[in-house]
Amino acid sequence: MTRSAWKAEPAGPRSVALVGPYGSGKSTLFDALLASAGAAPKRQGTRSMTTELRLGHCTFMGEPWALVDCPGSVEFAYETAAALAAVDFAIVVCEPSADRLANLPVLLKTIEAAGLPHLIFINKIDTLAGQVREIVAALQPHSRYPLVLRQIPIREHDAITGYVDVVSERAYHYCSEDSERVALPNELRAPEQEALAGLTEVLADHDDALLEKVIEDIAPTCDEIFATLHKDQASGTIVQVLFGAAARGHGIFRLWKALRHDVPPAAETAKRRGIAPSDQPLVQIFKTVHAGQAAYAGKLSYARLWRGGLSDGAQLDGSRVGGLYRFVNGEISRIQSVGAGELVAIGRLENALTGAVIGDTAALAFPEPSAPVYAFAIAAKDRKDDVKLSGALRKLVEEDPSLSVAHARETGETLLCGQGEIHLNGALERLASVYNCQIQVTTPKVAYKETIKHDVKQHSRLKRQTGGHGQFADVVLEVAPRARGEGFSFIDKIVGGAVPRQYIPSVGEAAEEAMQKGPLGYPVVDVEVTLTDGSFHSVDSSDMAFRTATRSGIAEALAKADPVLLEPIDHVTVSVPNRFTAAAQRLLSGRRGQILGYAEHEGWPGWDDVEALVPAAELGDFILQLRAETTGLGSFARRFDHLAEARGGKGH
Ligand SMILES: Nc1nc2c(ncn2[C@@H]2O[C@H](COP(=O)(O)OP(=O)(O)OP(=O)(O)O)[C@@H](O)[C@H]2O)c(=O)[nH]1
Ligand SMILES: [Mg+2]
Repeated sequence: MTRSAWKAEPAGPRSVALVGPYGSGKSTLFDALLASAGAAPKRQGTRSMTTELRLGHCTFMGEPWALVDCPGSVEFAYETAAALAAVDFAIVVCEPSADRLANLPVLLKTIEAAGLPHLIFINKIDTLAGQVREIVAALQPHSRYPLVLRQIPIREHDAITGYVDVVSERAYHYCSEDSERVALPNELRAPEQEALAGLTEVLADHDDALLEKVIEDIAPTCDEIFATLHKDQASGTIVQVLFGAAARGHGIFRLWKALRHDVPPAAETAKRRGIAPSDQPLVQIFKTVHAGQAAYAGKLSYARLWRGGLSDGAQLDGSRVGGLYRFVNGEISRIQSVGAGELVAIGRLENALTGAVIGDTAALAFPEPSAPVYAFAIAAKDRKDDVKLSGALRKLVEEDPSLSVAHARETGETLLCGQGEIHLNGALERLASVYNCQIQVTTPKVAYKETIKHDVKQHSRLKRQTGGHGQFADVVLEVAPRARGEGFSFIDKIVGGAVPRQYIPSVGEAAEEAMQKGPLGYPVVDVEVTLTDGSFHSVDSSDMAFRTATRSGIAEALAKADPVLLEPIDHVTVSVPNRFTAAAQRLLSGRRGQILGYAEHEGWPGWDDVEALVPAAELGDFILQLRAETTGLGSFARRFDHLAEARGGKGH
C-alpha cells in the first residue's frame, strides 16, 4: 500500500517544540532529530539540565524545520510556555513509566488550552518494564483528546528490538541506522490487527465516511486511515503516540515522518492565532538573550515571523534589523532574509521585549510569567558595584521575565524573586559569569511590625540652658493602642494655648516619626497619640525643641505601653492535584497555617485549591517542601492579608 500524495509540494518552514517532564530525554531527542536530518552539532557538549530553550534549524527530506528544545523543570516553565506560543506543533516527550509523568498533566492542559496540535513520544523505550499500552492507559486520563498508539513493540528476550507501524502494517527492526524494514512477525499479526481496529474506531468518531465503513464491517484502506489521521492530528483532535529511544537513535526517523505528515503548515497556525493575512511582516519575540552566544555579542531576539518576509537591515516599526540568524549544526549562522513562518534570531532590536509583537498594533496572546514563589535578598559585595548590579539585573529580567527584582520598602532589601532554588541560583551564576557581579545573598527578612497593648500618659520636658539662648518645650502625651489596621493617628486637644498653635503640627510629625522604630526594633503601627497639655517659653521654645521633646516622650511611652511584635499573615492559595489535597493541608498546618477551606481549581478537573492564612515567616522556603511532597506539581500564590500578634514560631 502506498500513501497518497497529499503533500506533493515541499512544505514551507514549520516549527516544533520538544516539551515534557524533566529528564525525559528532550535534549537527547532534539540532538537525535537534528542528527537524523544531518544537522548534528559539530561540537558535542556534555548534557545537563536544560534551563533555557534552545533553537535548532535543519532540513528533513527537502523541507525546512526549526526545533525548540525546552526545559522540563517547572522552575523554567516560562521558557516552555514561550516556546509553545511560537511553534506549529509540540512533541510531548515522556518516559515509559506511569510514576514519572511529573508535570506532564499540566503541560497537556497548557497545550490543549492553546489549541496546539501535538503528539506524545514515549522515550527511553529500552527501559520499558511493562506494556506500552499500559503507559498509554496511564496517560489517557490527562489528555482531553483520544490517544492513539501508532506503533506496537516487537520484543525479543524481554528487550524491545523494533516496532510495527499500525497503519502501514510494516515491521521495523532497530539498528545502528535507526531502523530497517523486516517481515511482520507472525505472532504480532493479531495484536497489530487489534491495534488497527482500535485506532480506526477512534478515527471513525470524527469521520462519517470511516464510521460508515466500520459499521458495515468494511476494512478502510490504508490511505483512508492516513488521511483521517492526518486531518485529526493536524487539527489537534487526536493525539498520536509514538515511541523510541533517543539515546540510541531508535524511532527517530519514524518520528520525523510523523512530523512531516502531521505538523500543520505555518500559515495554518497563523490563521488559528487570528493573524490577518498580509505581506506586512509581523514578528513576535519569544526569547531575549544578551551576550549569550559565544559567537555573538549583544542582544538577540528570538522571533516567530508570523507573516511577511524580512531582510537584514530592514526597518521593523522604527527599529533596524541588525542581523538575522539561524542555529545550524549547533552554531549561530547569519542569513540574509527569512520567510513567513520561520523561527529566527534577530540582532539588535534594542527596544523589543519578550512577548512583543512588532509590525502590527494587534496584540497577540503571549504567556504571563507565574508569580514568584521564592526569593533571595541580594546586595553587591562591593558597594561600588551597585550601579553595575542594577544594570545587570535589568538585563537578566529582560532575558527571563519569570525572574523579578523588588525593593522591599519595609526591610530595605533588594529581592531577587523567581520560581525556585535552581532558577535563582542560575540567575546568580549568570550575574557572576556574564556580568561579573559578586553578590552577597541572604534570606529575606520578614517585615515584622510592633504595636502596644496599653494606654500610657507621658510627660516630656526639654530644658537646656547653654550660654545665652536656651531650648525649652514641654508636652503631655497620651499614647493608646488602636484596632488592627487602623494605622497611626494624632489628636490635638490643646486648649487655651498651653502649646502655641504654630508648634502643634511639629508635635504631630515628630510623634509619627517616632513610630518608625519601636522598642522592639520594628515599625510601630496602630497607635493613637493625643497631645493633651504642655507649656512653653516665649524665648527658648522652638519647633525643634517641641520635636525633640515629643520624640523622646513617645520612645519612653511606647516602652512602657507593653509593646508586642506583629507578624504579617499572608493569604495563601495552594494548587495541587486532589490526591495531594490532604498533604497540602498538613503542610500548611505544620507552618502555623489556618486552613480556610478548599475547592476545585477552576477549569482544572482533578485539581484543588487549598486556601489558608499563613505567617509570612513560614513561607520563605514553603515551595521547596510543597514540591518535594507533590512530585513537583504543587504551586502557590500569596498576598498580604493582615498583621497578627506573634505567638512563638520562627524568628523571635
Ligand atoms: N535509557 C535511555 N536513556 C536516555 C534516553 N534518552 C535520554 N536518556 C537519558 O536521560 C537523561 C536525561 O536526558 P536529557 O536529554 O538531558 O533529558 P531532558 O528531558 O532534556 O532533561 P531536562 O532538560 O532537564 O528536562 C540522560 O542521562 C540521557 O542520557 C533513551 O532513549 N534511553
Ligand atoms: Mg534538556
